[in-house]
Amino acid sequence: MLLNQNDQSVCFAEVDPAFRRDVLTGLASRPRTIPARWFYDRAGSELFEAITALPEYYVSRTERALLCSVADEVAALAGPGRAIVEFGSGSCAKTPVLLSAANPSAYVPIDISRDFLWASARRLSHLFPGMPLHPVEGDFTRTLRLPSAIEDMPRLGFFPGSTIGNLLVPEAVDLLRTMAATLGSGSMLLIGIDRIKDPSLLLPAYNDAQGVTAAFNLNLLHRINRELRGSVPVDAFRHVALWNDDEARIEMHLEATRDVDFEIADGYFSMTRAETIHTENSLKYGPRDARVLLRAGGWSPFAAWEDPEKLFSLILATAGPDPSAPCLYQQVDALQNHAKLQPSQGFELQSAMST
Ligand code: AVJ
Repeated sequence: MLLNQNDQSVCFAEVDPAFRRDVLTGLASRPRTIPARWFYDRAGSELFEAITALPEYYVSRTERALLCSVADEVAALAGPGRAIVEFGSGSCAKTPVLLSAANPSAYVPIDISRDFLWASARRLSHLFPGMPLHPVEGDFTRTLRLPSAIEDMPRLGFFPGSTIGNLLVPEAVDLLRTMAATLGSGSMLLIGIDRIKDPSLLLPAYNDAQGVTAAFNLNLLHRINRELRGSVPVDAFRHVALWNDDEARIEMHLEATRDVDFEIADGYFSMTRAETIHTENSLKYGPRDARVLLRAGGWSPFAAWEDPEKLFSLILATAGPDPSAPCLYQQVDALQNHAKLQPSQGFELQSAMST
């Protein structure tokens, strides 16, 4: 996966002023921090796609296989006629699995990136020719008005990929509440959340042998040089991934391997050897943590599934508080790579746990 980092021509008029602001203020603060959302320019999005195929990055394939195994159950629990609203549809890799099982009355992908949104909408309209499709270009961290065509339909929100893990807990709670407001009362949410697990499994997932994650992290510096007239000496930085056990999160940093001075958009910066820029948090949640998070965010966990190795969770929740709703983790016996599965072992609750 080699990309020529410099062959993308950039029109400076198109540079996002928020990117400039976040980089300049983030590098001036201590610890130096740049929000993870800025990873995803074109090169960054391609590198992330490459990450999802890495042997060490269990996240994507585990969630996909888990979704394949439980999609029919999710569809049965959600009931017929719902509009599926996907938050940050991106490349929509897992969407067809859910759509073919749930057979929704409409599909509403929401994404801030126009290119991604329309490219994946086109792909899905070919896969599901009869399904009403209403893409929404927008920022789902704010309450959005959904298309009037789905006004009278009950909704099922879909937020896969453990994207919620990029947010600190207060921000994650805010986002879940915003999603509840966007979807409205009576809605459900299917969310994918990565689990706390042994660091010997977590660390390689964020520091792969081929160096794709390193390239993904370092691409942020290339992007700064490209878009913000930067002179960051990228070769003087190395990718660092660490497990912060107190906060239950993977942290990614860019560490200066020597003293460096550089300029970015008229700002002057100086870093000493071993100083880092904190570029990403990826929070992991135990099953109870995840239920507490959902409740704090205005959702009642209703059903949850995990893969046999307990690497990843899918949780189905209903909007609004409902303290009586029980939620039990169902371990899926074996992951299957197709969406259709035999009638499930049933949804009998051996013990009711409410958080
Ligand atoms: C897209 C936020 C889920 O945290 O695992 C992958 C991003 N960063 N490798 C994650 C990511 C480094 C990913 N999320």
